[in-house]
Amino acid sequence: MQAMARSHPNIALIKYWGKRDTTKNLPAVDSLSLTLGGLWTKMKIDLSLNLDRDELIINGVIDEPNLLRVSQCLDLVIGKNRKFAKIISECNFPISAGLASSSSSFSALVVAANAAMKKESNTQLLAAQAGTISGSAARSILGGIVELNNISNTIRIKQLSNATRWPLSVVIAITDKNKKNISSSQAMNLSSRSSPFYSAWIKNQSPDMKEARLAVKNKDFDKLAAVSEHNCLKMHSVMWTTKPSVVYWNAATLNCMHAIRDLQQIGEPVFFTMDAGPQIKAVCLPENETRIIKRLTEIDGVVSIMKSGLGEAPTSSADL
Ligand code: 2P0
Repeated sequence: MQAMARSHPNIALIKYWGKRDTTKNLPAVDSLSLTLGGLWTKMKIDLSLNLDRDELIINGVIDEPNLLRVSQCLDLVIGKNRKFAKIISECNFPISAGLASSSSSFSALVVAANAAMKKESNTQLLAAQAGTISGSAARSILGGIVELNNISNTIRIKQLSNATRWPLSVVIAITDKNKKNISSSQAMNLSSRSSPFYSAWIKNQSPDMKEARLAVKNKDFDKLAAVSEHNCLKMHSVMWTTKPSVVYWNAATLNCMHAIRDLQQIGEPVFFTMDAGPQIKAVCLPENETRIIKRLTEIDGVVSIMKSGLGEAPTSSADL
């Protein structure tokens, strides 16, 4: 009746933006991501307490805003006729700030809930459960470099490269630790209804996936850099042209982008990607990490830096 799981967030290089089914939370496009080993969420679940409602504590503070989604996730994994749970979550990075905390949180939660109930589960079932609550969480069920594909009524995840085959580094420049103004879920639904670029975004995803997949297969950093930056800016173009517009960047985000472009000019293997938030993620090779950190630290508006290599799939332990 008790279990703990630890899971890593992931960042997409080929992004998910938009849903083809909002009820089942099925993404409109395939995506490809890096699981970040240096960042984690630990999730403890206790179903043995005879509570009269679910209780959620995040980083030591009782949380109400996220409780509904957490309860829905437990209903999905365990069933609606379940005992109420106490859920204690701990995260070593800012949450709801464009650092994919929902991917590590909901992947950890489904793994912990299955472990607590001693349910038979497999990778695809865990991904389907996590993805129903948070599209990006499905990708955190695997480590390394992960692809998410849309199959008619569900999703499938696949590991393209394990955490050690091509050890990439990610330097994260945090430019604002506050929570974002609009959730990605709300924003992508607005985009699908109002951005004139949305249909082009959907239509052009498959060539980007193909290019990125090939780049991973060949460990071709330059090709992965080019297609990832292109896909990221395409997603942000859809966001910017949404009505009302969704602009997650701030001045430091843009300054970091320019700094990364300058580093590329002098031959540094590095590229940027940004998600539903103002933080910049610079993907590089481990041997270049120190130089990238030094450069991004100098940018006005960068409040802190985190770094990560690629990480593994979630782990869990039952009967604490
Ligand atoms: C991604 N994002 O591929 C994209 C890029 C943000 C920008 O997946 O609505 O919070 O809960 O399924 O899981 C946002 O992820 O979205 C997201 P929902 P979620 O990583």
